[in-house]
Amino acid sequence: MAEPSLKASVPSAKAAVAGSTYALPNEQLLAMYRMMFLIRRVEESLLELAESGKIGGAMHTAIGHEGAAVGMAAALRRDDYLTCTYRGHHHSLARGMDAKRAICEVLGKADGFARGKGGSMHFLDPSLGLMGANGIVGAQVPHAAGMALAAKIRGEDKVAITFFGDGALYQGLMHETFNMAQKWKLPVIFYCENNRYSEMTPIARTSSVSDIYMFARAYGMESVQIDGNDVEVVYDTVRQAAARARAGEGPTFIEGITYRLAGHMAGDLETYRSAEEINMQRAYEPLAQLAQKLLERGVEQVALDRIRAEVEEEVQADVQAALAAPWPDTAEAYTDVYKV
Ligand SMILES: Cc1ncc(C[n+]2csc(CCOP(=O)(O)OP(=O)(O)O)c2C)c(N)n1
Ligand SMILES: [Mg+2]
Repeated sequence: MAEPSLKASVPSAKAAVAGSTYALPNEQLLAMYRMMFLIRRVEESLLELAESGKIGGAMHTAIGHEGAAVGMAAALRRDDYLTCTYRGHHHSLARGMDAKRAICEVLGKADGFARGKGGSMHFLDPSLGLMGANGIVGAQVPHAAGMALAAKIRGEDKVAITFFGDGALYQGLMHETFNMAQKWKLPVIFYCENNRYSEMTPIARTSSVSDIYMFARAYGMESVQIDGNDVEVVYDTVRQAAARARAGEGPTFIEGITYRLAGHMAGDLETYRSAEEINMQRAYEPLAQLAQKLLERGVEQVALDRIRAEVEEEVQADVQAALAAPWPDTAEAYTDVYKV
C-alpha cells in the first residue's frame, strides 16, 4: 500500500482547526524559530557524538518533530504536567531544560539533571513539569491521565499533556485510558506525533485506518488532525485544548502529522525508506516552514541567519563543556538506586 504523503494529509488537518484566530507576532515566531533550531542542533550534535562512540545505550532523536514541542511549550504553563516517550529531548528543551545539562545527561556525566543515570530515554525534571519519559510504548499515557485525575481531585488548575507515537495507538492501555479520561472529563491532552513509522514499519502496514485521530472520536472525545510541522498551528491547537481542559470540558486528542528526518535511533541504517522520500519531506519540515512564513511576513533573511549563527555558537560551547564535565563518582553507583 502506498504511503500517503504529508502534503496530502495537510488540507484536512488545516480544516480541522478552521476558525482559529491564531496569528502570532513575528517576535514570538522568531523566538520559536530560535528554540527549534537549538533543539535541531543539539540533536544533530548528539548524533555525531553517538557515531564517535561517546554515548552508551539507545538514543532516539526527534529531528523533524520540533514543531510539536515548541508549539506545545508556548501554549502551556511550566507547572502543567508532561509525559513523553523515549523520543523526548525536544519536549524537555522546549520546556526550558538547560541544553548543556541535557547533553551531560545523555553522555552520562554528573552534571546531568539525573546525574547521568537516566540517559537519553529518561529525561525528567519535575520543576519544569517534566514527569518522565518512558521506554515502554504507551506507558506514559495512563500516567498523564492519572496526573490529570489528581489535579482534578485536588482542585488544581493544571493540565496534563502526553506525547506518544502513531505506533502506540495499537496498545490496549491507550484505549482504556481514552475511555476513562473522556468519561471522567479529565484535563488531559493526548498528542500523537504521527511520523508515519513505528521503528522501521510504515503506518500503512500496521493501521486499519489512515486518519488515526478517528480512534479518539469513537470515545466521544474532541479530536483533531493538524499539520504538526506548523508550529503556529500546534500552538493554537494545544492552546484551545488546554482552555477546554481548564474549563472542565475534558480531554482533547491531537494528531500532529510530522516526519522523522533522522533514523529511528542512532545507528539506524534506514534500509526501509528511500533518500528521495526523506528529501521530499524536507520542504515541509518545521524549520523550513517557519522560515518561509517569516520571510513572507516581512522578516529579513539576515535576521534568521543571525539567530542560526548565535545558536550554533551556543550549542558548540555546550557540547565542549559537556565533554569536559566530570564523570559521576564511582560511589554514586549505589545512590538513588532502588530495588523491590
Ligand atoms: C510495549 C513495547 N513494545 C515494543 C517496544 C519496542 N519499540 C520501541 S519504539 C517502537 C516503535 C514505536 O513507534 P511509534 O509509537 O510510532 O513512535 P516513534 O518511535 O515513531 O516516535 C517499538 C515497537 C517497546 N519499547 N515497548
Ligand atoms: Mg511513529
